Amino acid sequence: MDNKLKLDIYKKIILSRRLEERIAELIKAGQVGGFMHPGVGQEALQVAAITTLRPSDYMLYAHRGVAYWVARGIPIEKVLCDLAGREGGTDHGKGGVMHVVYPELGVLGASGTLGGCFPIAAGAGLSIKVKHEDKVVLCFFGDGTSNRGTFHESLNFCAVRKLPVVFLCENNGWAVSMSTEKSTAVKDIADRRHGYAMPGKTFDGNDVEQVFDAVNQAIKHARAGNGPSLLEAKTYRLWGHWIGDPDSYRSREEVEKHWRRDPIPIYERKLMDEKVLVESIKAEIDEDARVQIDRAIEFMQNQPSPNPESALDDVYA
Ligand SMILES: Cc1ncc(C[n+]2csc(CCOP(=O)(O)OP(=O)(O)O)c2C)c(N)n1
Ligand SMILES: [Mg+2]
Repeated sequence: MDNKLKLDIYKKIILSRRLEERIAELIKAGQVGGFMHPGVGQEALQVAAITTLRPSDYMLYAHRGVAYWVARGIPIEKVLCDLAGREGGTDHGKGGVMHVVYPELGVLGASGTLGGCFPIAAGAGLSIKVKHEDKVVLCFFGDGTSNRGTFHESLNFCAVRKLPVVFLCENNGWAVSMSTEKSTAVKDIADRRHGYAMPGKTFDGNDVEQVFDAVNQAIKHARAGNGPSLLEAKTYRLWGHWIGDPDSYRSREEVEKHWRRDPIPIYERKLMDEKVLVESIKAEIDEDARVQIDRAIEFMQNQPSPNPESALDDVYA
C-alpha cells in the first residue's frame, strides 16, 4: 500500500464515521424518518475491503453502515436522499438505505431477507463466467446471516463452478441480541471453507492492512479464474443494532472493552508513526468531511418526496 492509498482509506473511514454520527442526530431529532443500522466500528474493514475492487466489479453490501457507499464512491447526498425518502436518492427515495443500488459502480444492493445475498452473488459470478468477463464479486454478510441455508447452497455452487466470488463475513459478535457464541458452533466462521474446498482465512477486521491484504489476495485469486474464497473479519458493532436500540443485551464492560479497539485511533496512530498523517492534515480531513456532509444534508433537505404516481415505476413485472 502506498501513502496515497493509505490516506485515501483514512479519509473514507473518517467521512463514514462523521456521516453516521450526523445521520444518528437527524434520526433522533425526527428530521428524517428513515431506518438505519449503524456500522460504527466496522468502517475500517468495509473501506479497506472495497478499496481492492475495480470500478467494473460487483459488490453486495450487508445491511450495516454507510462506509460501503462512501468507499465505493456513491455520492453521499444520494444516500441521504435514500435514507430520507427523497427523489434524489439512488432508488428515487423509495427503498430506504437497505436498497441503495448503483449499477454504474456494480453495487447490486443488499437483501432485506438476510441470506438472499448469497445466491445473488453466485448468480452475478455465474454471469461473469458465462460472458467471459474480467470481473469479480465481493459479497459482505454478517455472522448471524452465515447460518442461513442459502450460505451452504451458494458456497457449494460457487466452488463447484469455480465462480469469481469472494465471501466476506463481518463477524461483529452479535446478531441483534443473539451472540455469535450462542448461535454458531464453529469459533471461526472461515473454518467452514473446508466444507467447500475453497481457500480463505480469519483476520483482524479492525486492522486496515490485514483486511486489505487478505481481501486483495482473494480478489486476485478469483480474477485469475481460480474460484471463490471465504474470508472472516473479526470486528465489533460499537453502537446498537439500530439507531435507538436500548442495547440492553450486552454488558457495558464488553462494549467499553471494544471501544478501546476502535479502528479509527488504531489506524491514526499507525499512520502518524509512519509520518503519513500529521495533526494539521488530520484536522483538514475532518473539516473536509464536515463540509461535504453539510452540503449533502442541504441537498437532501431541498429534494422533494417521490411522486406517489411513480410508486410502480422501476418495479419489475
Ligand atoms: C431472514 C431474516 N431473518 C431476520 C431478519 C431480521 N434481522 C435484521 S438484521 C438481523 C441480524 C443479523 O445479524 P448479522 O448477520 O450478524 O449482521 P449484523 O446485524 O450483526 O451486522 C436480523 C435478525 C432479516 N432481515 N432477515
Ligand atoms: Mg453480526
